[in-house]
Amino acid sequence: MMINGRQVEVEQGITIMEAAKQCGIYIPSLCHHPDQSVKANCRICSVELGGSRNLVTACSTKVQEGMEIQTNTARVRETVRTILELIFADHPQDCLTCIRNGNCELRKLAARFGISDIKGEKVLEDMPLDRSTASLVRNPNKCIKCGRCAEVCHRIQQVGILYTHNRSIDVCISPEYGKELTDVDCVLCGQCAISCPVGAIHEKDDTDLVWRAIADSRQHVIVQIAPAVRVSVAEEYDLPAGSISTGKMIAAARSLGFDRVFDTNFAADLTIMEEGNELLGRIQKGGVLPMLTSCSPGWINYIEKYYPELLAHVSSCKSPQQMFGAIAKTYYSQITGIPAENITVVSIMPCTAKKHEAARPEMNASGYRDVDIVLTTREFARMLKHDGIDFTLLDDSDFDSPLGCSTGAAAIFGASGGVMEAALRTVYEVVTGETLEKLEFTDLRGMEGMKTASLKLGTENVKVAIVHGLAQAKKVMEMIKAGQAEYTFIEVMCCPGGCIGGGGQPYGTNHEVKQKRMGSLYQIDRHLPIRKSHENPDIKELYDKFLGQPLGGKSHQLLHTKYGG
Ligand code: HC0
Repeated sequence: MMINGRQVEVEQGITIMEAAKQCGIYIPSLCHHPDQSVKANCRICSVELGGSRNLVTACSTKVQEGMEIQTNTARVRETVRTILELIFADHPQDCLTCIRNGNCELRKLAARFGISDIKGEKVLEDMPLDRSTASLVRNPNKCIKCGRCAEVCHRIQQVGILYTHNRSIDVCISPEYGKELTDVDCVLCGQCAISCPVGAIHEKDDTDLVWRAIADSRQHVIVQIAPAVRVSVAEEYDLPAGSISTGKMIAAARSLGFDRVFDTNFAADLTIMEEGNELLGRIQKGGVLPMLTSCSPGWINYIEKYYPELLAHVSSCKSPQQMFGAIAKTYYSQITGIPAENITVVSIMPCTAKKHEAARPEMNASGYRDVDIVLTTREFARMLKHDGIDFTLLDDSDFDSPLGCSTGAAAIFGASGGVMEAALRTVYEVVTGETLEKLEFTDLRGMEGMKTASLKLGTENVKVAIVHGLAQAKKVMEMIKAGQAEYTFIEVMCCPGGCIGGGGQPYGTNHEVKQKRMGSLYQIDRHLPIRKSHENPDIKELYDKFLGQPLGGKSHQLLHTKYGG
């Protein structure tokens, strides 16, 4: 086939858009997303076919032998410019103050096609913003109706609270009857936000709260950073997907002015101690099985809203984020002598639902909110850019002690299957009293929707399963309801791929990027000297000096909760 006058050979069955990419030609689009189905509704990928002189959409048209494709004719350019102008006529021109300033796909296209003047009459409506949740802000004025948010919500997560309503120029995407997110069964996963090409739905920006806390001399402001952030934040600085940047990330947080930089991974090890013992207790005492993990807040929102009758299966453990906060406001307060009311706990998470989790009224067993402010990876990068920090030039730094020491088991929490693998490393040794020689449970790794394995734990044969993405979670919930889930323990992560694919991660997250981030987490694990949570010396000390034992009275008070209450 020919593309722009050049004879090329490409595989059969791929689209013109994919073929062009292989030849180094980037065909623009707004409705296309590599992990989603073909929509062909924005028409921005229009190209001209030789012979017929027809315009076709490159995202939906497959290449054929002898095809002559032109992506750069005057007709193509005029068509795309006209479509863009029509979108702009219906789009606020407040780019300077927009949260997507600098990474808006529409704005990039405006620059590429040289749109300097918006012709025609503006047809802007002034619709109210939806700020009803702690996690997301929906700005219908900025929606370009590409359909990416609705597709991820319906097809990938199968939550389906965002709909396309009306037709023609009246088309709009919103929850039913224009309701607010808080009034529908949204789980706040933020997959819509990370799929949106513009600023129509995005994380609630809490960076000002953090600036204020840092500037308040009465407050000791500590930050915890989630497992999946260290393999994604560098992408905000155009470093390759999955770049491991733990040391730079810590240095960057410190340069923002946090008093201490700690690791959520420390609390992930703590979670394994509590959750592993809870699982053993349920097996030995005939408790409700299969036990379901509880650390992914979008998943917790989902089961509370869609399968409340199955809540007894959910582990009572708080997530590592919340355990960290509870320990910071008690144990850390005690050993440093800093009153809990003067400690502000900030989290940096790959997740929008974590903001809602931190705001749950029950998450304050110390008498204070466990976690005060949650930032997504994107907000963290926004703060760094605001401060003019060139991330790429920072020297590596280490986490502070004592809430900064963690193991390889904790590192892999951020990938689907990681929590299960970490738990099995500990549970196996506790039950058998033997050393686990082969630490890597490779059957539990990867992007397959549902993964299963079985292993011998002493005399028990234990079957486990892992699902990620809510469409998969739904399948396993239906299996449990039908009495067909013959598993002892199931890990559920709300976002496809686990937290490496969280709704607060850098824009551009897709399947390929997630695989790279996942590979990097396993690499971190391989290179850590301690790879089992129960061998973390600072966790041992925490139990010796403060908690007593896993599932003990203090643990119950601080580290466990009741979901759906
Ligand atoms: Fe995750 Fe977590 S691993 S939910 O995916 O368990 O967001 O990264 O921080 O809390 O540790 C997210 C990531 C966390 C928590 C941990 C768990």
